[in-house]
Amino acid sequence: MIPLRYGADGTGRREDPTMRAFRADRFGQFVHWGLYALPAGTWKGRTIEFAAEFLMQSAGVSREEWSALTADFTLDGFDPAAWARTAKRMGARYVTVTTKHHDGFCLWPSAYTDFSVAATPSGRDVLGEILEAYRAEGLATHLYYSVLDWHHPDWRATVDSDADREAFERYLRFATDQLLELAERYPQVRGFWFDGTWDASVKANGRWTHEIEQLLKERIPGAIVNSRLRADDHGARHFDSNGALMGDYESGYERRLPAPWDLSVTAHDWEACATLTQASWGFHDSAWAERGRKTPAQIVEQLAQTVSLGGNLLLNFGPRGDGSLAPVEVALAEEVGAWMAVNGPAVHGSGPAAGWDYPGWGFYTAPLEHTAPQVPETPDEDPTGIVHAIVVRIPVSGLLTIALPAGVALRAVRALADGTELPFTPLDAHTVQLAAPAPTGMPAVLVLETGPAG
Ligand code: FHN
Repeated sequence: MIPLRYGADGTGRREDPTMRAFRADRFGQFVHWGLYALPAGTWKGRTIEFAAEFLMQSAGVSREEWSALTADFTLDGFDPAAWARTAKRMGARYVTVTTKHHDGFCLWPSAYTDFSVAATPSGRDVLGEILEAYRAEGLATHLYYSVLDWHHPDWRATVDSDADREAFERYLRFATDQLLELAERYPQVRGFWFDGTWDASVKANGRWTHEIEQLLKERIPGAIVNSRLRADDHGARHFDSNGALMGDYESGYERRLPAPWDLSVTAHDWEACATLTQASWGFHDSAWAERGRKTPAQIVEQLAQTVSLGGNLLLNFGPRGDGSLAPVEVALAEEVGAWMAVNGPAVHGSGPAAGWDYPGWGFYTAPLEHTAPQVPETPDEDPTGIVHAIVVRIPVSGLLTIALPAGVALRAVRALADGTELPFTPLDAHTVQLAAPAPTGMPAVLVLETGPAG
């Protein structure tokens, strides 16, 4: 064991009610909203086919010019209640909102900078209104905060001199002040989601990443913090130099998922984030963004894969510059929501089905209380219960093969949508086969009723 002062704080999963609720939620909405939604990927007539929230950097816009966008942040279509309704109808159980992205603009009237909603025509506390709207719909709230800051004069990506060191220490004090301000203004939030922590300057400050996590948890008991914040004494990120997870859940999967058979990730909590367009998180108003837009079936498939491996999926929306959601994003949320309304039990409160191998044609999930052993220890215990089979690819044979874990028998197979029983044929003691359900364009969910074999 390498001795560490700023490594992992605990070993194993948190099992307190807040963390259990987060785990059971499984599906969250990410919201990237800020000044970048106004130019939406195009600066002075030039469209840049890259993330809209990077436009300041990718189009070489000066701080002054970028700051002038505050005059146009007029909230003409801002309707956080509609955002929250859309998220809820989609089946999301929590939201993670950008409070400050890399451009440094703050969605709350921070006492520590002039570059915030206080400098916009309305001067309203936009973040407070968003959080309130989601709370009214019963969703938990998490705050995204970018440590990287292109606006603040003291931000440094690398620290190469004493002057840099002093500046960066000032910057970290500023970030601490802002984070404690957020915790004080919005004490009902459930967690903090850190980003922009990959630069050498932050990696050399494992002490700060450790301290700020502790401070936030003192201010908001039970707060959940992602692994992306942390660096240890040697600059190792997410996992410390001894391989232990820092923060409460691993948050390195961005626009990608672990392989469906990679059960190593089931050892800890994790959350993947995905965006509806190919690469932009902020609203990008272009043919490029439309080309890569995900379909509802793709989203549901990613969600199923994530839950089958014990993760959460944070699905990003980028509201438009006026504060309204793009109709195409609302339509997608509606379609995912229609699927979730029927098939939600395979996602909410579910996790990996222990002992059930990846079948190739889809994913297995099981209620969280059954993610422990599926086989009862004594004959009078409850049968092993339910496993959900989420069918995302129908084999050309039209047949689904199900390999049962040792000691488990299949009692019945039903369609989750309408309860119809599907006949199956045992091939041997551990394998059954059945005709795949007719394709509908969206994954079908089968409920496998299981019991002890023999
Ligand atoms: O650079 C950001 C990006 O804009 C977006 O916020 C994503 C979301 O996870 N995080 C960063 C890249 O890792």
